[in-house]
Amino acid sequence: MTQQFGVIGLAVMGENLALNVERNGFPVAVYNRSREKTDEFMATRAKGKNFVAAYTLEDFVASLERPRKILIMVKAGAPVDAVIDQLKPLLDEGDILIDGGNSLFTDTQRRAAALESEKFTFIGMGVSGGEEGALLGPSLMPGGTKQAYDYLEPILTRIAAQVDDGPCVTYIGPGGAGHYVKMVHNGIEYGDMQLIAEAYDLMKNVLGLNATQLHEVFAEWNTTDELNSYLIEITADVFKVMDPDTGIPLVDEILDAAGQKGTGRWTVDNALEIGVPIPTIIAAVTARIMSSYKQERVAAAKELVGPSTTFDGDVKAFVAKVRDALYCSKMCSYAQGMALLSKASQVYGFNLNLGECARIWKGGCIIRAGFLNKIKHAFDDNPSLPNLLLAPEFKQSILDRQSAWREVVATAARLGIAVPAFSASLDYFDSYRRDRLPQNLTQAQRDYFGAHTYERIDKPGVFHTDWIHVADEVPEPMMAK
Ligand code: NBP
Repeated sequence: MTQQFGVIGLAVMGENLALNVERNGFPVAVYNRSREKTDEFMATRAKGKNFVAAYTLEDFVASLERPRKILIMVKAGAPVDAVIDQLKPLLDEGDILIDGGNSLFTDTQRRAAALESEKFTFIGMGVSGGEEGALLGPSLMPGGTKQAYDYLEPILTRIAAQVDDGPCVTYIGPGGAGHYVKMVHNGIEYGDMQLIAEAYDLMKNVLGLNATQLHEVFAEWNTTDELNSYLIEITADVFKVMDPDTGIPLVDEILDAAGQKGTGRWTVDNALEIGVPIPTIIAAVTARIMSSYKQERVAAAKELVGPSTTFDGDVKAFVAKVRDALYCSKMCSYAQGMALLSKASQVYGFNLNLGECARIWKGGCIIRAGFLNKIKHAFDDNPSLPNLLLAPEFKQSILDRQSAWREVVATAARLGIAVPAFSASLDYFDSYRRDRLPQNLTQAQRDYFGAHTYERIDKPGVFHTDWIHVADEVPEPMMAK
């Protein structure tokens, strides 16, 4: 019993997290279902380091000091249950299982309840940052048994990304809270990526910027307080890479059909289930699905001819407006994500600290950005802030930029370039800021055909109108006037 930490699953994430834990001073035991991966790892990256390899789960468990701390880093879904079932007979009371994969939070809720009832402790931990983050410092979102987190904290705070106000890890909340926050992080990531893609589309296909110019624009945006972020940084890099075979920018050779692994859709499913509007994230998920209809789109492009995309304005000024539109849209997207976390916190009893959620996304993860500092402060200043757009610093930023944002969306519509996430964000803003929406008519229709009743703005109570008969009694000519 010499090793302080165990890792099951030596694919990309498990291997790199294991190296991160060992580098930070904790001896690690590793196990992988297929032996070859373990052998390869031990012979290469683990060589000369404080690792012990096990080829059976019995040996793996026996090599760990108690309470055992075991990170399961296998494919999400049934493999996680399979590993837990194999481990359970070998564990002792109080041992800690950590699922660090991208598990659906309801699976984590189920596993946490089952394991806690059997005297084990369980942590469902969202991990963001991909391969590099896992090795050098990811953003970690652990939820589950608080006592288990306390045991893990010395390790997690060492292996996480470090930013000016601490390590990018905090106890998120009970049950599936950690995986829920990771899911929403990924939904926001979808939104960010789609917004950047739309800015690129406008600048390339409307303004005619070439790859060098696109690189310069994104590199410059990355120096601004508003947009400085990992995703803008890597976007600038992408435009520098040429295809060695054709000599043209590699990005131009890439098929325009985006993949997805499910966390964006899970965010959308859950937002609809608990009743939180997240139109920007929905637009981002939908845009990836639409992109996958490549063949149909190629055929439709010949039939459904739109307007000319010729732009005859000031290119430099429009680039600045696209930047403002991107920033405003991004604010709306984060406002939606944070509102979703806030509602989920009530619905599932997660007791989330929204300022802390924003803080641990400042480093290590894919959505890391200077902007998250402002979000952290907005929720620290007012933990019950109903919407990020109402925080003083965000409110003024969006009001100052809204005319540029509207011009960009209007120009895109006029020229026939789809900007679904820019538009969805603007619609979110315009819906949220209006004190009267047209759903009074929706309520009238629902009451008309389904007797669903309605409330009135001038007096309390629940009302129903016999619309058919009342409407029939009103003479048509009078209505026509
Ligand atoms: P994968 O998701 O590709 O899973 C491969 C690992 O799962 C291998 O170690 C494999 O063992 C093991 N495994 C499978 Br498949 N079925 C198993 C079973 N029934 N019993 C035991 N082990 C089983 O690995 P990954 O890309 O490292 O991701 C791990 C988790 O982290 C996933 O949930 C993923 O969504 C999440 N994640 C990934 C990233 C990323 O950037 N890749 C980022 C953040 C989170 P084998 O070698 O024997 O087949």
